[in-house]
Amino acid sequence: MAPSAVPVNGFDPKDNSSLSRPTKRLRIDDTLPCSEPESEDPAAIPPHPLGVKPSGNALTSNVNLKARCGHFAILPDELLAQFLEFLDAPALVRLGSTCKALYAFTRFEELWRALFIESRPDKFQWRGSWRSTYLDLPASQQAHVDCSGLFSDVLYRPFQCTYTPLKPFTDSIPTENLIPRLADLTTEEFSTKWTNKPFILTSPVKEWPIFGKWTTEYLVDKYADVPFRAEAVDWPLKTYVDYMNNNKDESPLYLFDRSFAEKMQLAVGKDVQDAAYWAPSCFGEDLFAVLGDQRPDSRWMIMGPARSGSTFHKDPNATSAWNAPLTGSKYWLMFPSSASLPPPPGVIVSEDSSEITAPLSIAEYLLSFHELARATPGCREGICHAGEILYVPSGWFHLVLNLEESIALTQNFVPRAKLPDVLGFLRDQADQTSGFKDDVTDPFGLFVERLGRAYPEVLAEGMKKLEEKAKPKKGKWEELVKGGADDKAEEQGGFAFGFGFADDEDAEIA
Ligand SMILES: O=C(O)CCC(=O)C(=O)O
Ligand SMILES: [Fe+2]
Repeated sequence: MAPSAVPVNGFDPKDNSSLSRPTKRLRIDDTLPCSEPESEDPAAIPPHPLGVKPSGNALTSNVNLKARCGHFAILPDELLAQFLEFLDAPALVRLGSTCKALYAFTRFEELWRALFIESRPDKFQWRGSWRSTYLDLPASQQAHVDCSGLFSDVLYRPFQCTYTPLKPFTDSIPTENLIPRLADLTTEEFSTKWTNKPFILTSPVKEWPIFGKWTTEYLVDKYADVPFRAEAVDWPLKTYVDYMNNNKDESPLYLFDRSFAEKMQLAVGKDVQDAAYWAPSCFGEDLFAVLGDQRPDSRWMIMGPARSGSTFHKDPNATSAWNAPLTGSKYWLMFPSSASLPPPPGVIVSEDSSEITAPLSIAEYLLSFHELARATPGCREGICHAGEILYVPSGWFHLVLNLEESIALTQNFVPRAKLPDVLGFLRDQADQTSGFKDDVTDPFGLFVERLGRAYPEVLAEGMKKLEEKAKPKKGKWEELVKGGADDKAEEQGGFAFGFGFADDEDAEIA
């Protein structure tokens, strides 16, 4: 990985132990290459609203506003920015009125985002930026100060990331990386051939009653005042949509609500009267259903503007998932994981796998690591459009970018073929389980007891497979000569040193 990525926890919105992203997210290292992808038109990035330019421009300029901010001038930009995190709003406003350089530094949106979120106001109006919203400044009262002559990567880089076109990263996907696209699968096909690799189904969601009906306008009309969770805040839907339509955040606040069905009084399930949607039948039974209302969180409504999305993570409790955009489309970048595989480029996993660290934003990741990621064996990429549904196998790393404003539903589940993974996770990584209610103190024990009662043979088979997985692996040589490499390829979705795999044959690669 590039040495300059700032490691912070990756954002897994489904993991309630990391419900909020780090709120103060100033870069402290500006050595990241500021190159733009070749296909990109540099003119697409507008001038910085305060006239700030990247640090390198100071070399050819005979003015430097930073030199004129008294004792603060000796602080490197990174340190100055970190110092400002300790100030409250009145102190930021006062300090910002002393000179142009400090004005620009104290305007930094991440500072105001953190202050606003901490302040948790009951009522407010979104005013286009975190600072204006915190200070309740109407557009007519927002100052426009020209700070040209200030050269700072710390201030410029997030702005660059906000305006760098991201679509070019999602074009021209190499054929070998393409996530297979199929109309639909039978339960048999899914369980025998497709549980270990991502795929997109183009038919089932088009049958849902809410497909074609749910649009942002429709939902705002119906649920304007209903609060939905967006990372660390609960905002009425109309406020979130105001934000979504008018913000300049590098990583826009992402609506990810696990109680949407209750809040919107939706009926869910194929044979349920007036159901809004259901899980496609190919996925078969969901073994976590045996946990009843003690199952961990399992469904979410997701909404966000173009450029919002999820940074690299794996889904909780080794569950598998499906994700279905109802409007907009999503770019997916995915990697299999196993004890013997490195994590995706630019992602660091702690020794016990409990922490995943990755660059701060999707834009930052794509700018710094996309080329390498795309060339890494095992990489899978695809675009899931409105009305389609993507399958995320248990344990796969994924990064997701909304290419347009999008509303989606996602559900996590345990298909039978993935039972050993889930049993193993609950048993061996008990400290990393998430989404269970507080009264569930032993998720493994509870799951084994309930599954044993409902489907004893399924549990016995799952435990047997789990034990088999733990047996010492064949040596490398044996693997190569006796075909072990192929077993592994199947395990990891067709990726391995090998000669191509027949079970992708019926995939329609678009
Ligand atoms: O739609 C997204 O941002 C992706 C959400 C996700 O990670 C998932 O469904 O597992
Ligand atoms: Fe996920």
